[in-house]
Parts: sequence; structure tokens; C-alpha cells
Amino acid sequence: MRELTVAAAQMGPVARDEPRAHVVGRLTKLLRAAHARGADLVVFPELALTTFFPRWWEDDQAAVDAWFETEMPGPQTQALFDEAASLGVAFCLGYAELTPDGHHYNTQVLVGKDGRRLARFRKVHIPGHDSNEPWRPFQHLERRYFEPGPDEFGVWDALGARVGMMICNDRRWPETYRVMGLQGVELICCGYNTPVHYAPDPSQDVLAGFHNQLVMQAGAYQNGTWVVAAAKGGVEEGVDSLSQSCIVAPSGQVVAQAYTQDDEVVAAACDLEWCKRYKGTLFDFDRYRRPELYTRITAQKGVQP
Ligand code: ING
Repeated sequence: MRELTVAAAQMGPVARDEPRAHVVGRLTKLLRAAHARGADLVVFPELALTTFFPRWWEDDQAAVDAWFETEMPGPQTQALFDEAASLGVAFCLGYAELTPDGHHYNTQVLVGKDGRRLARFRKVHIPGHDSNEPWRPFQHLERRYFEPGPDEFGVWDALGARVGMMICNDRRWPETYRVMGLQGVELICCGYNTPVHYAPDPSQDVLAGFHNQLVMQAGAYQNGTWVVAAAKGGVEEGVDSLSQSCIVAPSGQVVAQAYTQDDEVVAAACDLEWCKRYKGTLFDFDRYRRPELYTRITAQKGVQP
């Protein structure tokens, strides 16, 4: 038994004009509540420090950059790092990253129990569109505001586990889990902001919760890993966004799920040894996989009938 108590710190809406200090106060309250539940690690949502600004068209780059962090921790977020270190809790935080050389990423950092940064991940799969599409009730301009992450999905030794990260749309792509699975991942930390309404095909709206769970249950099971996913949900600036943060076992079972659309802590004691029940049997990659027959997966981008 190698147990890690993990919490998904779900957030309700963050208002457009909500000061970062106020948001950090909410995050700190969630961190304390998770610590009270025995959490070793707390996972916060994607872009946790601000409202989901890609829902609006903005052509003034200075106004766009105001949504980004140039330091992590910075003056506004140091308090969260300090509180986590004083409580001895590790955490994963999603935010908009503006690098010193001017790159814009949708980023997540993994911070150890001593408040030191252990790893950084930049979202690989950037959904949505990059030009103004006024036909939509709201925009999804991630492809305008963020560059795709340049690095493959990583897995780090942390907290006595093999820990990986993915952000929002990454969770919908099987490659995300398999690349980490091939590095022996045992726990994947995920944050998401998912509007319920999908303008290109509204028939999917009613399935938002089902698709959210489907992809993470499949990814967890097919790679024998735990998945912890924290939503920023509720009606945020008029956009109904999926909550339903959850923790998924290597069996694919959902072992804990949020029931509100607000700030809520969801926690579970995760036995990391449970991963071996799948990695060492059904999904013994070295025994059963046929990569020589999978070459299309990396050779092709789109469909070639
Ligand atoms: N959001 C969405 C996601 O992949 C999306 C994009 C919205 C997909 C609605 C499907 C339906 O969950 C982010 N931020 O990637």
C-alpha cells in the first residue's frame, strides 16, 4: 500500500473583475479545507487565477497580457505558496503564463510540500478558434491567446509517486494518457474550464458531463493510473461551465465527485500500488503492445483514407 490523499479543489465562477488577491483567498481557503481532509496534494483548475478570458475577443494585446502571470509565484500568488508550505501540502495550479521572451502558454505547475516548484506543464492540445466568430454566443479563443506547449507530456517523481499533468482539452485525446502511461504515470493532475454549450455541435451539450467522465475513465483504465480533475464551473460571466470535478481510480471507477457548482473540495485516499493491478496484467505494455503496427499514430496528423 503506497497511499497518497489527493484533493480536487473545484472552483465556482471567477468574475471578470475579481481581483487576483480575492481569488488567491478562495484558493487558500480550499487548500486549508483539503488539508483538513488529510490531503497531501491539491489540484486546482485550469486558469484558476482569472475568469476564462478566451470567451471574449480582445485585439489589444496589452489587455490580453493583463490576464497573464509573468512570475510564478509572483507578488499576488506568493501567499498561496507560503500557506501550502506552512501546511505541508503539495499543489498543482493552472494559470496563463507570459514568459520573459514573450511566449503565451496555458500552464500548470506542480509545487512540492515545501513550496518549491517541482514541474511545469504547458497545454499541448489547444481547442477552439483564433479569429472572431460573432455567430457564437461566446468565443473560445484559446488558439488566439495561447501557443501550444512545446514539450511532450512529462511524468515526474514526486510525493513518492510518478506524477503527470494535463490541461482541459488534453484529457480528450488518448495520446495524452498513453505518452504518460509509457513513462509509468500513476497519478495525472488535470484542471479544466469546460463550457457546457459547444457551438459547433450543440447536440453535444447534454453529453458534456458524460464526455468529461468518459475520457478520463478510459484514460485512467487503459493506462492503469489515477486521474484527479478539478473544474472551474458554474455560470461564469453568463457562460454555463461544467463542474463535476472527480477522482478516477486505475480501474476506471469514479471514486469521488463534486456535487456543487461552487468552490468545493473532493478528496480520496489513492493507493498507488493499485496501478500495478492493471499495468501488470491487462495493460502490460511491454508484453502486449504492437507499436510496429501503430506507426500511423505519430506519422500522420489528419485522416488519410
Ligand atoms: N475547454 C474545452 C474542453 O476541452 C471544449 C473545450 C468546450 C470542448 C466545449 C468541448 C466542448 O473541455 C478547454 N479549455 O479546453
